[in-house]
Amino acid sequence: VPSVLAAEEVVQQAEEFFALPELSRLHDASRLRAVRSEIEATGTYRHTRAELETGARIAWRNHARCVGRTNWRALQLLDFRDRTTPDGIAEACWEHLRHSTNNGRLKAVISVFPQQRPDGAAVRVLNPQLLRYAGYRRRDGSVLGDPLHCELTEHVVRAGWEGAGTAFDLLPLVLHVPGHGPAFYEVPQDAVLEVPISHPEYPWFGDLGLKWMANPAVSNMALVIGGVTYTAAPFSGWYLSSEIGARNFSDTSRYDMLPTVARKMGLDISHDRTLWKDRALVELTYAVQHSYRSAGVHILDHHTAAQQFIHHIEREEAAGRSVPAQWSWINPPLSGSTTPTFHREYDAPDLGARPNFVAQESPAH
Ligand code: NRG
Repeated sequence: VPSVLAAEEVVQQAEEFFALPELSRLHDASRLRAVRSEIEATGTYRHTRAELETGARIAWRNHARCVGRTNWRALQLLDFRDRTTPDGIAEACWEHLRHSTNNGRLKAVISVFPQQRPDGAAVRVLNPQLLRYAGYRRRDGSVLGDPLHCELTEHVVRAGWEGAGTAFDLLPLVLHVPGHGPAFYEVPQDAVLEVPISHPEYPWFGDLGLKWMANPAVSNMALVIGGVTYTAAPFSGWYLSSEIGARNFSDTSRYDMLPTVARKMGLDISHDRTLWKDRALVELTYAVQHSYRSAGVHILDHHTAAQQFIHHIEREEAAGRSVPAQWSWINPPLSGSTTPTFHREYDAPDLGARPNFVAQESPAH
């Protein structure tokens, strides 16, 4: 949880940031002097646009859990630091989705909202991702929709929201903005691209009624750069098919579709030794890969992603940088041993390397 820093710590982290080679290319020493006096006067400082964009790219490069870092130089910044009202911030989130989804040709984009103030006041997006499906807990304990979001769903329902009652109802955006009460916004249709899931060889697959969103915009992590914390900085690139097929649709704590798919495939699900789970997992992931591709929505398979990551490590090492990485996050949830990322170790995952993206506690509802 990023707590509020004392002024001396802000200065120290600012010095650390401005000492990075990427930053000294932008400035001379007078910038750091100006930053120091701004911190003395106000407890914090404001990044220039170039500092923010460069900091965000380095934060991505440093993030030990991301396998897609090969693209870090291409991260685009949408600078929304002047948006101080819930309406303005919600509108910016829709702009983020439209711009980064780009009709299926997804782009790596980060939208940055006002930084946390020295008194701790902060903008927060309560949704873990800008696009998330509701989970409705039924009386018998089963869940309609995405069980991961039962709590958020209950929260918005208590506030008066009513979903259509399907397994794929998009939750409203929930914003906490200093000086304003909690605010709720229905996602406008033109900000969302979804892909119906079918399988090239199993005609029955489409009848399962599965679909997923094109854009994986993560909205609950804080971006920390040089002693400044951006508590609302949603970012998005594109999906790996395994995130959807081998986790969201397959985990027993999510859509739990493996038994249904395996039965439809005619597999014997009465015993684990038939490997029905493994076989269904592959077909489900293949269906996602096929469906996104047919719909013209950019998605990556785990083999290509792993290759790109190895290439990224080589390039980074050639530039004299290490690549901190967390093995369990870098490797895919299926077929691990068929990818090159499986058969090696990594530099210690320094989750504290800065700049970086850090988890933050969900604010009290
Ligand atoms: N597993 C989550 C998404 C997490 C972020 N994944 C990305 N991010 N691909 C899910 O919704 O399945 N990205 O910025 O591209």
